[in-house]
Amino acid sequence: MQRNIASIFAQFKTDTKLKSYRSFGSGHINDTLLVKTVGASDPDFVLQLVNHHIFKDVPGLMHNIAIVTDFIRSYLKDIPGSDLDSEVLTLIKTHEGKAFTKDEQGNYWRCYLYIPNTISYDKVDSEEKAFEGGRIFGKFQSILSGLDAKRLSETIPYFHDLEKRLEAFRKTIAENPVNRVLQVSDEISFVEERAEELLSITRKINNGEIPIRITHNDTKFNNILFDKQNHAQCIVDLDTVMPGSVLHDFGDAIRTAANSAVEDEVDLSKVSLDIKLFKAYTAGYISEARTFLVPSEIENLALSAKFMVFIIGLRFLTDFIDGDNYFKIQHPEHNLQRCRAQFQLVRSIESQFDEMKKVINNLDVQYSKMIEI
Ligand code: ADP
Ligand code: GN1
Ligand code: MG
Repeated sequence: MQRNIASIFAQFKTDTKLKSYRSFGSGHINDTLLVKTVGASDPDFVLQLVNHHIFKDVPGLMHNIAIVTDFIRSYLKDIPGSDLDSEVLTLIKTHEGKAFTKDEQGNYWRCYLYIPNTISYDKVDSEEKAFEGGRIFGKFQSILSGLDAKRLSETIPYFHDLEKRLEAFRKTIAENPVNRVLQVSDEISFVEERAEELLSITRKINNGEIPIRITHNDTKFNNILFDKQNHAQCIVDLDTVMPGSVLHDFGDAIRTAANSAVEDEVDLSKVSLDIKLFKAYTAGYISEARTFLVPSEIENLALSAKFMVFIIGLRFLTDFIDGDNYFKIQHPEHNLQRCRAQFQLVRSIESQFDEMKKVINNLDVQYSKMIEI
């Protein structure tokens, strides 16, 4: 394995050699390795095996990432004080000038420059970090609003489309491939009780009431790199950057930024929406996004949090019923455990929904005041 990874790494034009590597991060889809290099002053690298069972068009996906990172880099170039190598991912090309390489087993690999002195968080423990997270995702969308969405392909079609996710869910229940349906009857009822209300978001996006922009689509908090002063520095995990709705990014970020527990918490009494973290994330987000958000987006921000926690819980549940073919798991009930923690967070959002709406309205009021000035 060591030699294999070394030879894959050697396909990329890095001017150095692999000294050692270790697995890195806690993603559920790709395999991520941190590669340490031989020279004391040589940079380190992130080598990733892209899951081509899930990302069916890896060349298209890599083309998207190249367009997006080039665009952000050229934007930052004109901003005084920007540090290009640490504020945007740097793709390392192969010796043939390609953005990825394919190994003998048909696996796709890519390589990024490792951004040193950074850290990412699975769980958020302060309002300052939550604010920073909101600010950087708002800035990311704001920068990309200058890029023509037609230049990007859809890496996973219908990714956050609840109609399609419900279809897949009901089909999997009907097939019941590993006989798990009976075990999850409470969770199935939970889904059906809320499906209709939440479908309103997908319908408004599909009928054009809510605009399509370039969005990240996987705004888990650990996809933000923080520097040592806990300043949000760079957004990573760009596989799903494609045309979408800001509601998906906002809701998905709240799922982890304002969750008092981890995504797969077993003790459901620990899982709740922390309203202070919600407020901080939202304030950070609005501080950047107020320049482009339209009323139909602002009006649905609170509901988007419930929507995204629900849809990810639904995907964990579907995968559990299907026999765990999509998300990586650490034990047989892991997807069910994740689903239950997500559904508990949905319940907590429901119990604080009015408060969440108030937080958004108050920020929005400040926005209107600024416009009047
Ligand atoms: P996954 O698909 O496995 O979630 P990510 O691209 O999010 O993969 O990478 C996993 C983790 O590795 C991230 O959460 C982040 O902490 C870290 N990471 C990724 N890319 C870099 C980079 N270029 N420099 C520093 N850390 C990185
Ligand atoms: C997956 O790769 P990772 O772990 O960042 C998934 C997201 C889910 C997330 C749940 C391509 O993201 O959609 O929200 O797990 N990515 C894909 O933790 O399906
Ligand atoms: Mg990630």
